[in-house]
Amino acid sequence: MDNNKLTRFGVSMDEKLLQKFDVLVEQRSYQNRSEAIRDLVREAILQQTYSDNSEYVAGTILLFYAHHQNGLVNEMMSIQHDYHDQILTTTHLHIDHNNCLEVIVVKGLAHQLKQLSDQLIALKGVFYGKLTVSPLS
Ligand code: NI
Repeated sequence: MDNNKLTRFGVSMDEKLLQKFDVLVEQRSYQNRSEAIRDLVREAILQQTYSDNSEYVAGTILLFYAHHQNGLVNEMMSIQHDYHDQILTTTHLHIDHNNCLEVIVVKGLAHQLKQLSDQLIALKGVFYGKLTVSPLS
């Protein structure tokens, strides 16, 4: 446990999400929800650090989206063309009639990749997105 003083705060979550979270807590052998939340927050802050600095990194942008959403595919294409120097390859998979999964392999300055990822994830119709990068040695 940290030497820092612990502060309690309340978290509101819908029942279904909480049930899934409790399964995760169990599977990863956490003593309690608080421990699991602390780890998740630390991981998020670590990712944020990677994203904010000007390090040269490589990684992927994972996107799940509903391709029937009006204008989404065009907007997605247009944004990707703006970052042609950073995008190495894009793989698009038609998961089912409505859902698409896109994996974009990227390299470049961390803050540029974060900007690209933020723009894509913010598009209406994208229901999950994640940028994962690693610094290059
Ligand atoms: Ni598709």
